[in-house]
Amino acid sequence: RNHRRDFDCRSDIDKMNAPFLTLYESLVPAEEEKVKQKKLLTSLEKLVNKEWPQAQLYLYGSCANSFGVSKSDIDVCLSIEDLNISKADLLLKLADMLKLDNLKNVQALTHARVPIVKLMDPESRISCDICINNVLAVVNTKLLRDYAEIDNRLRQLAFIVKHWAKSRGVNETYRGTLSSYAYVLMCIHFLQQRKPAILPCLQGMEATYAITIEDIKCVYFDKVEKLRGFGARNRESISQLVWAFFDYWAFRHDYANSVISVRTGSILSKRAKDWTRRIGNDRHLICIEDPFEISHDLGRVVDKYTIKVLREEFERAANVLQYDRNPCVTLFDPYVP
Ligand code: 3AT
Ligand code: MG
Repeated sequence: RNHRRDFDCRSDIDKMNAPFLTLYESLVPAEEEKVKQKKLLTSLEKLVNKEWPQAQLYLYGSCANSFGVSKSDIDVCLSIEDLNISKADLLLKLADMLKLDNLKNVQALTHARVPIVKLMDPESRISCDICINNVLAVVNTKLLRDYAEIDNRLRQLAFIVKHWAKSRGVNETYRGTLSSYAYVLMCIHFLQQRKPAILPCLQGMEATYAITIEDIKCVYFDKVEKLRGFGARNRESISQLVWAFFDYWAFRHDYANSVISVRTGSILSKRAKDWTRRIGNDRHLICIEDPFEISHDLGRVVDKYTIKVLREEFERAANVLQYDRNPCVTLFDPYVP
């Protein structure tokens, strides 16, 4: 690590700009895909309303937060007032209705951390997960989408980071690596920290949007159309940002003491959050504060083995970007165990 040098030759990094932008463009979903998703949502809503007229469906996750790549699954939240039926029974009932409606691969996962029904629409071939009353996820989806409106470089960076994480096998929470949601928060935080900043801290600004969900106050400035151009004083290109992102997570982040926080637009200390000890399964080896559920560390899925895997992958990425002859290809080489 001591032998590293900073990128002294700008032109080396800037050579990667065009290939990164081309990659980004190739990952962005076409408009017709969005149309198909909306159509599926409408037909699901019709079906659900036959049984529960008051229920509403919301898209959340990457199909609605603007960080979804082409051909991803869609995440749907069924919002329904308390019924005299348990969540598990509701999911089982919903699964039966979907099967009768000719949807394919219908499966109720009632014991998952977030219980869902999975399905595939044979017409559009879109796969879909439906959860129940997960309003916080709908709100954090809006927060991410609002950040994406402020500066295009966020979407570009996050698409490249997600693509890297999927290629390298480090986007699998069930295996102890990080969720897409965590990676997007890492990108937002990183752009809040640039000098001059590329993104503001929306939760630190005047409240124009407020909703309370299960005692959690979600409050922030959401008139983001007024913030377009916020990051214009910072002229860093996407290739510089991708390089600096991996350099940060490989060599600069203080894993022992720091928590990244989009909510405050700053770095907090693990001690201040009392995240210094392992409690139950929460090990806090890489700390990413959820912007609304602030006691929730999105790094809690990471264990003592996968933290090594993650850090080695960050270092590999930083080194590839600095020394490889063909970095825009090598960076995404599939990981083969
Ligand atoms: P993909 O493109 O599907 O990889 P995604 O953004 O849809 O990315 P997920 O499918 O992992 O990500 O999650 C769907 C949404 O659920 C994203 C976010 O709004 C919410 N979510 C995921 N993990 C958490 C979490 N640990 N805490 C709170 N909300 C979460
Ligand atoms: Mg998803």
